[in-house]
Amino acid sequence: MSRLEDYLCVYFITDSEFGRTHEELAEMALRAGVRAIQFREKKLSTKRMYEIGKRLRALTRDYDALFFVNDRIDVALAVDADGVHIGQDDMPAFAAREIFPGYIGVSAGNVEEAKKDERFADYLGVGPVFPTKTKEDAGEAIGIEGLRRIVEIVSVPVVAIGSINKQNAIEVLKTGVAGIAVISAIAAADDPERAARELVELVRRFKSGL
Ligand code: TZP
Ligand code: MG
Repeated sequence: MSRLEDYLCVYFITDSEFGRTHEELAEMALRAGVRAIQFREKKLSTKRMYEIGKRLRALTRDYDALFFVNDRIDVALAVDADGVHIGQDDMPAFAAREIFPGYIGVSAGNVEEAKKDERFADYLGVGPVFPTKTKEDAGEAIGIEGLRRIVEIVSVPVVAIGSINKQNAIEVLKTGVAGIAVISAIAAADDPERAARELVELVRRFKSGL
C-alpha cells in the first residue's frame, strides 16, 4: 500500500478502559487487517506512554500499518510514530508542522475548524458524527449531513468518528470519507478481532463497489 488514504479505511483508536490493554487491542485489530492504529491515552504517565508507544510502534511495523499518537507530539517523536493526531485544544496544527516531520491529523467538528486546519493537516478526523459515550467532551453530533458538508469542502482525506459501527458504516462511507475511525465498535466487542475484520471487509466491499 502506498497512499495515506488506503491506510485510513478503518482507523482504530486504542482505549484501555474496556478491559483489554492497548497492545492486545492493537494486535487483534492488526490481525484483522486494520492498517491505521492510534494510541490514545489520557491517564498514564509519560514514561508508561513511551513504553506502550514503543511496543505499538514495533507491532504496527510488523503489519505494515501506520502508527499515530494522540495529542502528544513528544511521545510521537520519541517512539518514531508515523503521525500525530491533535485536537482543537492541542498545539495548533501549523505549529505542530514546524516540529513534527510525519503525518498530522487534526480533529474538526464543524466547517470552520475544517477549513482553518486543512492547510496544515494530512487528514482530518471529523465528528462526532453520532452521539458517543466514549469521549465525554466530544461536542455535539454533526450527523451524516454535517459530515457530508465538511467532506465536500475540504481537499484532504477525512476520517469520520463518533459511534460508528457495522450498522451505520455504509451511510457514513456514502458521504465520501476516506475511512471510519472507531473505538468502542472494536474495543468493547466481545471478540475485537472479529469486529475489526467485519469492519475491514465492509469498507473493502464498499470501496470496490460491491
Ligand atoms: N473524538 C470524537 S468522538 C470520539 C473521539 C475520540 C470517540 C469515538 O469513540 P466511539 O466509541 O467510536 O464512539
Ligand atoms: Mg486530543
